[in-house]
Amino acid sequence: MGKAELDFSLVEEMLQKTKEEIEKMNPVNVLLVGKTGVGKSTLVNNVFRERLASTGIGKPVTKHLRRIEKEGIPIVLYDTRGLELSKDVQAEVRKEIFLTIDGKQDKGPTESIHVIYYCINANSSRIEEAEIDFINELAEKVPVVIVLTQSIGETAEEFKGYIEALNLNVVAVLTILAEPFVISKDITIPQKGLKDLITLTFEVIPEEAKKAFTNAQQVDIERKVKAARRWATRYIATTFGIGFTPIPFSDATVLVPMQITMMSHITAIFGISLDRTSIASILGAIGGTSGATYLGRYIVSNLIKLIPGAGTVAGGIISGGTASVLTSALALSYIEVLAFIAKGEVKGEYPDLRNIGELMHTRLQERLKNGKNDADLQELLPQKSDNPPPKKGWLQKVKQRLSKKEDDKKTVE
Ligand SMILES: Nc1nc2c(ncn2[C@@H]2O[C@H](COP(=O)(O)OP(=O)(O)OP(=O)(O)O)[C@@H](O)[C@H]2O)c(=O)[nH]1
Ligand SMILES: [Mg+2]
Repeated sequence: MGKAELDFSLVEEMLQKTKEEIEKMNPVNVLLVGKTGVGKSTLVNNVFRERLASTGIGKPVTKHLRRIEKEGIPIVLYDTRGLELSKDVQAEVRKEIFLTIDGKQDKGPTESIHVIYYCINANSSRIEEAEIDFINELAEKVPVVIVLTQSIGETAEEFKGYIEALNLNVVAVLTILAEPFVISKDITIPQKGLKDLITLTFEVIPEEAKKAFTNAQQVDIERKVKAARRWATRYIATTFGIGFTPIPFSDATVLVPMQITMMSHITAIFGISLDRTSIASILGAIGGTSGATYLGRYIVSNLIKLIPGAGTVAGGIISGGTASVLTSALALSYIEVLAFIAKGEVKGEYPDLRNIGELMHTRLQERLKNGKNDADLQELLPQKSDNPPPKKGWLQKVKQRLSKKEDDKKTVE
């Protein structure tokens, strides 16, 4: 038993596959424009995961433009500096911005800037003619959202009205308070406007960048949940739908690699950074962190039994229906756990590992017991019959892979 607990091969596999999935994504490219101190970094830190502006790595692109990235988050930020300096420098900055935008546009939709957040402090009272022209010129090339930062109270709304009356060519003018504003020990003004920014951005960016944006943002967890569920539905339908070769209980371990692949995809689509211990807690809550064989046996001997009728009716055979109930329950419970962790992370809290495991365990058991009466699960199960059957010999292939893994392990021991 002691040895079994130390086997982290599935954890490593999940980390590796998740990483590969994220690397395959086209990142979303966001340009931040605004004078120093308006709140560009504060905005980014609250809109995107892991306080991206503070923890990302910045590299100069031009004299006044920096590119900020962080491994594991599919976004490229372009941050401007120098717009508050002399007129000459401002002209230089603007030129650099246009050159950068044009240069990237030439390289196609995945390289181009997808959206510009043009930040103006909401407590300013007016914008200059030159700035108005600049915004309009930008808006001809890329969708621009004017973000009125540090928006508190009526003055911000009045300023918004003033800018809207200028009829700029922009997507919208939004009043935003990216981080709660503490007035006194008892009085804090809450965040505002971030969800609107997410909704709008999602609408204006190209299809190619939407997946990455859903991953990178941390404001709309529900959007992450929905995207992950949509993907899982398709995966389960194509894997266990019509054409799925029923497998004997003794072969149930072949389900494990598919489920690990599925969970890795879900993690990438959802967008969350899980460490080894969290993944281990989650896998442990399913039935052990001890390699595919052990997990597969656990799933068959304990989890399948929970599905009403699964073991008895089919007489030792796992049908596509049983496999999809099992896998759907796994997907849904896993997504719930990710949402739980993500919601805590936004507030700067990381849930206790025991709570993560406990949630995974109870939700999985509940969903399996409810089986087809679980409304969410019902939604995920394959309904259509137009799925292409799996390629011939898939069962054989997965089995080979599994036995190779076991061999590798033996040689290590
Ligand atoms: N409470 C609160 N303070 C904010 C907000 N936005 C900006 N601030 C304040 O303004 C300061 C400057 O904000 P930054 O986000 O660093 O501004 P910036 O545009 O990135 O500035 P540069 O990097 O110098 O160009 C912060 O340290 C905060 O004190 C906000 O939404 N809420
Ligand atoms: Mg900054």
